[in-house]
Amino acid sequence: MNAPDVELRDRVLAAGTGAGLEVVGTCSAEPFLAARKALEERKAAGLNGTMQFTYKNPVRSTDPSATVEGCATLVVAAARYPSSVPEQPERASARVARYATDDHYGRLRAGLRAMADLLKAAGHRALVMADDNSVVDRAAAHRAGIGWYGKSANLLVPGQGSWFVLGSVLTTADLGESPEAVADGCGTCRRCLDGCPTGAIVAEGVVDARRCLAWLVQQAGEFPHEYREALGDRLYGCDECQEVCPPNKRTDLADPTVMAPGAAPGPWVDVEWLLTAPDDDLLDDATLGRWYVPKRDASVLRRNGIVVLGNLVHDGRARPEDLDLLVPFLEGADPVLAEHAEWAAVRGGRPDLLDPSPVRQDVADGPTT
Ligand code: B12
Ligand code: SF4
Ligand code: SF4
Repeated sequence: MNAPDVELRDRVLAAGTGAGLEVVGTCSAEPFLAARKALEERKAAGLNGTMQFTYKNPVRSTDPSATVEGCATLVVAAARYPSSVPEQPERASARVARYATDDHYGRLRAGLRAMADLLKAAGHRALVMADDNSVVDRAAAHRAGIGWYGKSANLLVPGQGSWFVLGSVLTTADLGESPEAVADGCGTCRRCLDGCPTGAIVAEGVVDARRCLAWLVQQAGEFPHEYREALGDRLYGCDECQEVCPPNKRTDLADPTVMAPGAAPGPWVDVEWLLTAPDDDLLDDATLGRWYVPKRDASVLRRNGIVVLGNLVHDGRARPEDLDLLVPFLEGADPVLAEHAEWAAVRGGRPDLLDPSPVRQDVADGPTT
């Protein structure tokens, strides 16, 4: 057996940091058996809801050599995304989770490609994978010594928190042993479990997708009634378990970056635009166009926006008149949007919007003579 090529490993990792990746590491490509067990148990318990992703084929998603034959090493990277967000604009606006505000995966993949290119030039196979169904990214990052598993299930980088997206290069190159695991940094804290608006963290490190807002906003059809108020102002993604997290709060305080309000792509989406723009404008938008939207159906985004609008008006963060935006949905052909619009009108204190107008009443009653 050949000795691990540590010189190549050092050059590859240097290429990653040179390409702007904040944290890089390597680990063996042995199957991730603990993650496989977790996927299978959670699937059996129904915790994945209708989610597929890594749950679709746990054996495959936890075995890198099923994706790259002869895979020996994973070169893993974490790309940090901005932790500061601007204040909500004056107009009614819906919140976007920080990971979804810009093309952070694009930056991650570019860095991973820089490392993969070196591996290929050295004669090895190398394939970039990030947020793909074939690799359990957190388990890889954990094994590569990039961070610890928080009780929120998020992977935290020591001293830097969890505002990171994760990915790997799967390669046939043998780059050496996995490092020591990073020690747990949660201790007795349990703020994420207590702070989750829907109680979706059902045990330490275990998320029930059926309650997790990050999944519910991506799911087609009816948004569950019991979680509509908890959705608050969130249009896409949910950061609550990360925002309450002390290690993240420390990085937030230390981060001088403030994304300019109104700059595109931005973390707030104007609700009036969301509810009135043509579907293609939403789906081709520089920010929204990158999101996972089932069947590329813009009505899923509008449905979330309708619930958000009801919550914003209820909380005094938008004007009751803003609920007039619901009228086309109340009168429209889409029964799912109509039902959500009814809910939002009542939630925002405008049940008058549900009353049929005199004109419509006349029509409904038919001729009086
Ligand atoms: C499915 C999925 C989701 C689902 C389910 C999340 C989940 N926790 O399972 C939904 C849609 C809800 C989701 C939400 C989010 N996701 Co997501 N998601 C994925 C995806 C596609 C697969 C994850 C997976 O396989 N989960 C299965 C379970 C078994 O894995 P796990 O949760 O990590 O479980 C481990 C822990 O429980 C640990 N464990 C076991 N026992 C114990 C005991 C203790 C005490 C502890 C602490 C841990 C622990 O071991 C398990 C197995 O390794 C990955 C991308 C990928 N290909 O990996 C992204 C990924 C995990 N998501 C990511 C992100 C950014 C998010 C959100 C923050 C997005 C947002 N802001 O809305 C939220 C966070 C929600 C949360 N608290 O987890 C990042 C994570 C980055 C990070 N630093 O951790 C990933 C890696 C995407 C990426 N490539 O960057 N996600
Ligand atoms: S993403 Fe939101 S809903 Fe999901 S576990 Fe975290 S706090 Fe709870
Ligand atoms: S909130 Fe506390 S328990 Fe949860 S991940 Fe952060 S440090 Fe760990």
